[in-house]
Amino acid sequence: MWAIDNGLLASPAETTGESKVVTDARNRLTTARNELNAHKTSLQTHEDDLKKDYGPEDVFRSLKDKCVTQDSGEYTYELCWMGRTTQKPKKGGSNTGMGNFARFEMVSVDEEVSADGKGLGSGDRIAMKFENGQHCWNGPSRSTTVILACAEKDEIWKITEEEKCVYRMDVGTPAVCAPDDGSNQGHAHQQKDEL
Ligand code: MAN
Repeated sequence: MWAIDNGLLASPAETTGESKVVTDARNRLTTARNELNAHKTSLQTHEDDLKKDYGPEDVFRSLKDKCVTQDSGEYTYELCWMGRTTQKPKKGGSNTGMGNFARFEMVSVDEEVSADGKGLGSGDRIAMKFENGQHCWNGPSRSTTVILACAEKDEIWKITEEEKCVYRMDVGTPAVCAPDDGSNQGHAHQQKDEL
């Protein structure tokens, strides 16, 4: 029958008693709702990301999801910017979480700078606090303070365990170099002075 074939009337065989145009319209609605929900989720992700603290002038946004590693003693240490710090045994075995990124802080340091420009130097430096790492037997959850100084490339210079399960990484990165002085990049004392 023409009216059934063209979807104007429900086919008597159809248990729903619904015509094809109605079913099609319902399917289109479902598809549109699903797409709307996907866009809402994506919008939320982007809104959350904008609210996230990427440090002074958002300088760490470009480093998000990047990691840098360094061997020290029995371990390889990994710093994933805005992510986590990890201790990986060189001889194998499971990795130990040394903390998840929590916030930025300013710390005052007084350290050497080697001839090749590696070292924190003296003054106020930006630090990233990583907290709530793997629990330490008879101690706190592991945590790491990552102290930053200007350098030509991302590099972990030094790793210390200041107290049991409380770690510190001295790290060089171009992200904290003062703007407009490319000629001086690589010198650890060139910090973002407006901080
Ligand atoms: C592991 C490492 C060390 C830490 C001890 C604490 O060996 O994570 O850095 O001091 O556990 O038990």
